[in-house]
Amino acid sequence: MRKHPALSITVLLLWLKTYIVYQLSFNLPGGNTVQQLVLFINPVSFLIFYFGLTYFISVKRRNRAVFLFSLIYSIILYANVVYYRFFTDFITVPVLFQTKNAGDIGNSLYELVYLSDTFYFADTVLLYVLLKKPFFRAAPVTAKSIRLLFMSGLVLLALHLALAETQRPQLLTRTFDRQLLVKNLGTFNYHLYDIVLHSKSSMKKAMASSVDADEIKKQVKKDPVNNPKLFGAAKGKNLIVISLESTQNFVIDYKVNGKEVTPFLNKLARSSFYFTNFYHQTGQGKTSDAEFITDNSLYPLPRGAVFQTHPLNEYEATPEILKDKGYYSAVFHGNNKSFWNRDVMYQTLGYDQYYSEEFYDITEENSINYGLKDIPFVEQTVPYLKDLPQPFYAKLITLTNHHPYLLNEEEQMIDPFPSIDPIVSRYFTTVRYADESIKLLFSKLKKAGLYDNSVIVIYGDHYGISERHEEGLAEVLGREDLELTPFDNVQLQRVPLFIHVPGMEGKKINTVGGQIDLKPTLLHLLGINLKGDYHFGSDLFSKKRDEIAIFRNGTVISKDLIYTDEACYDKLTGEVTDSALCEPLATKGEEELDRSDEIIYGDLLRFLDPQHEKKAAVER
Ligand code: GP9
Ligand code: MN
Repeated sequence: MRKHPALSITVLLLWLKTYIVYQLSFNLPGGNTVQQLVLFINPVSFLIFYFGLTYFISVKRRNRAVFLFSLIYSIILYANVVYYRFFTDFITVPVLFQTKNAGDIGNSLYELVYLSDTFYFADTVLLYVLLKKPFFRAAPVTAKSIRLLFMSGLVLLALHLALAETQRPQLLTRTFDRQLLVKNLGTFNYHLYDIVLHSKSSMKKAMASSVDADEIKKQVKKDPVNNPKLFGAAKGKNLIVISLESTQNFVIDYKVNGKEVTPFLNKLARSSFYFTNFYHQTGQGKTSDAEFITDNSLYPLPRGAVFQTHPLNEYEATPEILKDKGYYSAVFHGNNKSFWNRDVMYQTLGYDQYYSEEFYDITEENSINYGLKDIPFVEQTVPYLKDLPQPFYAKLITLTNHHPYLLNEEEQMIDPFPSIDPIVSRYFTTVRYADESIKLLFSKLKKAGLYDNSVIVIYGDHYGISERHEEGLAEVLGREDLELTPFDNVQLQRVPLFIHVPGMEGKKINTVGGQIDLKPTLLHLLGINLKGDYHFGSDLFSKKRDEIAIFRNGTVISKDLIYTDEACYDKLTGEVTDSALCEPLATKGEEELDRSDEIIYGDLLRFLDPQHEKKAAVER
């Protein structure tokens, strides 16, 4: 290393920077001493291999290559920092292919990138200057020293993997917990590993057969636990589902400066079925994941958005099932049609029509952030709804309450929440606006004569305020120490769910459930039997159901316990309890996620499609 100062200084600088980023930008708690050591040394092995490659470049060009390599490394690291700020997650290969959405995220990006971020490249500038100095001039290398370098990289990698293994056995099989992967492998080894996973999952479809489909069928098959009293309670009715952008359950009945944030939804909570322990289960696909889960009762994928990665699979989605019963189905959303690849995926799921941006009159005044504001969206949607053939299934996706929560002052109906965090402050004003749009929707549905013959469902799609806004969230929850526990963070993933069934009284329901349960619940209400279907959820109205919600990162919630971050919490006290109590939950979570993934990666539902089977028989 002494003979090659340019390489040494580069590796040192980047090592230091990566470690600082771990501490400041990623919330990667070190844990015990061994875990802290793993975190500290995990960037080195990759850096050695990576910069070792520059030894194969001629002496004349080597320093230029070293600089370029370092720049690429820094850009990737910084991209992860920005991504993490919004998603509290790391970039995966499929996310890189989501370029279709890039045009729309301008506003969010503006909020996520700071001028002070130039410090992330301070070392790059320093390196640029240093590499020009004679002291750092590149010198010829022998084959022996190259061997030595790679050997030392290997030894280091083995060492930190061994250490990681003592802390987190089966690390590589629990691949859905990226936080753990980065902590134990390091950001860049994690990226390499993710590339391997991506290629493996791409191959899964080719390898899958009907034997796998039968096997999964056996495993997933369970006796439906329904509430027989409600079977067909809404038979033949229209189904209107509203995906409420970024709405978390804590806004319900919450007040800012004495004013309700969701006055309409608060009333609705009393006149419809309101589920208080309903969790979102989305992954990197955000809104589209919520749509995927609710229409299919399958889990989203551990990496990327299913809408983007598997849009041509065979599914048994709600619109398709309803079509068999004579329903027409449509989606309404004031954004461009290809966002989240919706135009393609909606056809696959069996929607008859997608009313996207082009069906709306969108102007500078009536749009903000990602697209059409919710109130004009409702005004322009109801006339279309009125003309749909009945019975119909219509999905409306709201948009205004989206990060970074922008709204003109004259449209703000309540004060911003008094918080040090501007995102948290503004969030309440856009939630209030969305609430007003839902109020308008209900009154317009009544006028259009649709209210009495439609089941109306409203669900929050995913969190709006990520864990990163810990202080702001703690202020909202009234925590004086301004700190949140992993337990709090799980409970914050509750989103509101309302189901309004014409002619039925409202009721608060506390069963633990998630978006995965919507499909069986709604189809049951409409009087449709799901026996032969692959689905992971169960009827939320059933009293005998297994009360459970499984998150994409392996967190599991039951009636009494929460398993998260490898710890077990007692829901009554919020305190850590005996981890053995959570073991069955953890196992169940892993099994369900794995099965769901197998179905999607292997495109296994194609083997169940009667059309497909007929076709296959003819071919035979
Ligand atoms: C975009 C909207 C927002 O059309 O659904 O998507 P999100 O960023 O919340 O996934
Ligand atoms: Mn969303």
